[in-house]
Amino acid sequence: MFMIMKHAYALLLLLGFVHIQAKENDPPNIILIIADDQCYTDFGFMGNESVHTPHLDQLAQNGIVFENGYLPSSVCRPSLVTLLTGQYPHEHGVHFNHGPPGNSGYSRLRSSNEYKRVRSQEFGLIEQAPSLPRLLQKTGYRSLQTGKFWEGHFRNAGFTHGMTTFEAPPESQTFGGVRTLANGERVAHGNGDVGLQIGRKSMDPIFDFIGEAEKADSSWFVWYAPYLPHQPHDSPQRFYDLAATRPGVEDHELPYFASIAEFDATVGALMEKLESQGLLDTTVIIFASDNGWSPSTTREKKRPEEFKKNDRSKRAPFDEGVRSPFLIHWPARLSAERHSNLVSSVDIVPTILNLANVEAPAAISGQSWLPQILNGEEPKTERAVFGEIYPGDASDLGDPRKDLAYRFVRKGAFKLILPEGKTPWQRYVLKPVLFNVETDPGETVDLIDTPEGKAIAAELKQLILHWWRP
Ligand SMILES: [Ca+2]
Repeated sequence: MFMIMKHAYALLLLLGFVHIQAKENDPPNIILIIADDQCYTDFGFMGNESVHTPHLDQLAQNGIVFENGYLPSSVCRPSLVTLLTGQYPHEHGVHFNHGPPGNSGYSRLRSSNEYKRVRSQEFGLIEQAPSLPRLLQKTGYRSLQTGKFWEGHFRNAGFTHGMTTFEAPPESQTFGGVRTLANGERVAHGNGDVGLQIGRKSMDPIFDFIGEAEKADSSWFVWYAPYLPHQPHDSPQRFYDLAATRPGVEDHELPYFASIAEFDATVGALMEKLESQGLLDTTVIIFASDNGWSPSTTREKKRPEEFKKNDRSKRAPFDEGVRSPFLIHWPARLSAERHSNLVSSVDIVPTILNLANVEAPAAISGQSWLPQILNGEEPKTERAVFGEIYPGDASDLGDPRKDLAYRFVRKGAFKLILPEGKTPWQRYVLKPVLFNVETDPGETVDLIDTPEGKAIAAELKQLILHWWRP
């Protein structure tokens, strides 16, 4: 089906009905905005009136909205590498947040030199992967990395410019990005380091990069993955005030909703800049969350003004962890539409490559959305989307099978979650479970033992095994 659509699209291009070029012979500029730890429900345009997201809502209003987007992971690093490669975690190999010897093992390493040597072994994975910045560079794109990025120096993924260099951030950076070793040495935490200042402190690195690229008449790509609305939920008071004006906000939601308001304001600043520079017609903006996050009513011990995550969100195989709406904003070429078909974040890299007129390597699993959004037709075949859940620490590099905890698939209304082993990690579910997530979005009623459920689960299990049999 996809090949047919791709050919139809190529024909349209040939016949001159579709013009991807933004200006003469130039592919468009692209900004990938990635929210860090934001649940799919927590956007005005997704129907939540308690959050303050006017700028994201405006992108949705004037752009393409995929309401039923899925992420292959419910935690940062594997999900972000999928957004860099168009591959599932078991394909790109970065299935963990922390390689061996694990998060606390890193901190026990004896010196910064040893830490760098051990951590650098992980970076070979992105160096070998089909990374988006490297592929875009083939057609002359400049690319900028800002914010969340776990793969060491920005050049490891092929970015031409960037903020993250795998060095300890300055001591004035109070919100993270640093790790202190047993000998007292400060090193890069590894999740973005000084790059985490983007959005929280300033947007200037992005604005400066765009200014220089425009001056050089180069197409450009920006990775904007601010450490927002991620904890610490320490937004300036004005964002608490803004968030508190919304109807129905509960106490335990306020710190997180303030961080969402802060994140949304940075999107507003970005849009204002593009508009004032006359760049909106030549720039495609794409939005996704890296994983979900929802607040519980339990306060954090160290920061009692904040609340712990709800255990059904981040790290879990449930929709609160693995869903995100996706947006594509390019009013000059794409008319506003909402789509309800299932799509995956593995599709974002091939979609960007399609926009840039770069051929996607065969190793990329996702499917470009351009045939659908340019032709304005819903896909005729019903698609399944997949995901894989692991503990944060890897026991081995390059072998995700050893650590696999859950796989899931959704097709149509139904979602099957398959745990691994007798006592699956975190015990989210202890046996295969089947939910109708359209009628039961909270995934509370297991249908697997009903007569209808048995047959659906058998079909979905076959889809999982066909997708990946470890
Ligand atoms: Ca995250």
